[in-house]
Amino acid sequence: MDRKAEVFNAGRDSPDSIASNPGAQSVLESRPYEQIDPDTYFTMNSAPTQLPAVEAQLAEFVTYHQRQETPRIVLVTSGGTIVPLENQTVRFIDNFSAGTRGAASAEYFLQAGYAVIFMHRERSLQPFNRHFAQDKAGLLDYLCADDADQVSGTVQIQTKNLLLLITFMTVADYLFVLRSVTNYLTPFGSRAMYYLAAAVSDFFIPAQKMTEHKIQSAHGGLTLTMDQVPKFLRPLVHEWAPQSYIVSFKLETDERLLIPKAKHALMRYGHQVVIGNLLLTRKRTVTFITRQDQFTLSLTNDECQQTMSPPEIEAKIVDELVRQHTVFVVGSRA
Ligand code: PAZ
Repeated sequence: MDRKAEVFNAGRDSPDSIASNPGAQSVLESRPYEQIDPDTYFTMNSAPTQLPAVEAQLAEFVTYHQRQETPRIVLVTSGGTIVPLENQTVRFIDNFSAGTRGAASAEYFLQAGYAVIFMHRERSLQPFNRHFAQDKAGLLDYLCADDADQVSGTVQIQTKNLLLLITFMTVADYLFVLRSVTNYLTPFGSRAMYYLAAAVSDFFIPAQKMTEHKIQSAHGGLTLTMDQVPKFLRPLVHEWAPQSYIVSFKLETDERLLIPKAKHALMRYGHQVVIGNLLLTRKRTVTFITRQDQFTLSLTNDECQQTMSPPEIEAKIVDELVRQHTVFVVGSRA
C-alpha cells in the first residue's frame, strides 16, 4: 500500500484534548489527499444488485413494527467490509472483525424489547447462531439447551418477527444498504437507534480505477493506490437520520490515540455516543464518550474468570445504551 493510502482521515477542528497529545495531534494533522463527498460516492458507484430485495424485506419488517407499535427499533451493523482489488474479484482486502460484538449486542437488544435489524457481513457471526458457530453444532442444539429462558426467548423472537437479518460484503454494499435502512427507519424518529459496530474500511478502489481482470504478477511487486471512503457519519447524523439516537464505535491499537480520536469523532459529527475500544482489550473494556460524560465499562476479574456462562461486555454496553436511549426519547418528546 503506498503512502497516500496510509494517510489518515484528518479532523479539521482539533479539540484541546488532542492538542495536548502529540501522538494524536500528528495523526489528526494529516490531511486527506482526496475526499469525495458521500453524494458523489453514490453517483460514482453502482448499487448492489441485491438492494431491491433488501429494501422489500425492510419495508415489510418496518411496516409490521409500525402496525404493532413496537416501542424501539435498532439497526446493528456488524462484521468487516471487504475491499475488492479487481472488478472481477479474485483478491480483496479484509479486516479482523468476526462480528462478535454485533451478534452479541443484537441478542441483548432483543432481550431489552427492541426490534433488531441486523446488518452483517455475509458469513460473519449472527445472533444465537454464534453460540454454536465454533463447534459446528446446529441451531437445534442451541434450542435444545437446558436453559429454558434462552429457548423461549429464541422462539419469541421468531414468532414476534423481532429480528431481520440483512447482509453486506463490500464497503459499497455497506454504504448503499445503510442509506436505505435510514429511509425505512425515518418514521421511528427518536425511537430508532443506530449501533454502528461494523469495521468499515477507510479506503477503497473506485470501480473506474480498478482493473477488470485478475491482477497479474508478471511485473513483480504490487503498489496499490486507494481512495478514501467518504465519512458517511456526517450525512447519517445530519441528513439521513437526524432525529435518531446514533452510536458509533472507534477502534484503535494505540491507546494514546483512542480517547482523543473518539472525542474528535463526537465533536466532528455531533451524534450521541462514541464507544472507544482497543483491539487487544475490546472484549473486556470499552469507553463511552458522550457530550456530557466519559466513562469506562469493564468486566471485572471475577467476571472474566467465570467458566459457566461468563458475562459479556456487550450486556453492559447495551444496558447503558438502553438507559440513555430512554432519556433521549423522553427528551425528544418534550
Ligand atoms: O467484530 P468484533 O467483535 O471482532 O470487533 C468489534 C469491533 C472492534 C469491530 C467494534 O467494536 C468496533 O470498534 N467497530 C468500529 C471499528 C472502526 O473503528 O471502524
